[in-house]
Amino acid sequence: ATVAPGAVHLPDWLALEQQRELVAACREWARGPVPMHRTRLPNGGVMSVQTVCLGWHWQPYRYTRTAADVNGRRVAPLPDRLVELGRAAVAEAYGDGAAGAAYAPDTVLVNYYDAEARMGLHQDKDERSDAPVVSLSIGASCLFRFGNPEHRGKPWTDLRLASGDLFVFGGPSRYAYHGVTRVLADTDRPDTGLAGGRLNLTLRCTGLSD
Ligand code: MD5
Ligand code: FE
Repeated sequence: ATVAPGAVHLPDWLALEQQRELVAACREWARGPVPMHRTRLPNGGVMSVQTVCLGWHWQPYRYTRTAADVNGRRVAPLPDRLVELGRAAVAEAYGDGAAGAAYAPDTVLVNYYDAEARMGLHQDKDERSDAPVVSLSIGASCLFRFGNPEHRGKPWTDLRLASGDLFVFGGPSRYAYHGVTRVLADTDRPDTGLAGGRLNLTLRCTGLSD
């Protein structure tokens, strides 16, 4: 369903077997070379979500190839199968095969939410590209707040994101404020291979080159 111009939510898009494969892959990626970590914020705080990046390493306000804030190692490359999954996602969300074929993500942020983790309302603007962001959810459900590109206030829409859901944020929605209000109790999905909590993968184009 189109939630706003450029923002398309396709519930239950990933088959269970694909979700299981992604959970197993995330478990490997979380081991390193740059392990899953809680990102430190410039104000001294620490994010409640745990993150591992492939392709480019994200820190607030910048992407780098090496993780100076974790262990100094270079992040693993973005697997081709994730690029292909992103292309399929964009093609299907927009009903536009050419837009899908042209999509060239160069990074994925994998976020793990335990039962207490949240993400405050923010815009994703560290990328130097206005290509869409592809979001894939696996595991427990969450309450997702989808706002507007103008400011942190209303209007916003609260949506439930469940295991297997695809969300594509492009066009005018690319810079909308958004956040994860909470992970919903009693929605764990051990059948995905994730005993508890929620995984979110976001494919992005950084617009950077080295
Ligand atoms: C999540 N992650 O569920 C979300 C999904 C993040 C983050 O917010 O920054 O890691 S990505 C949702 C998103 C991305 C880009 C634009 C918009 C939403 N949007 O316009 O609403 O862990
Ligand atoms: Fe975000």
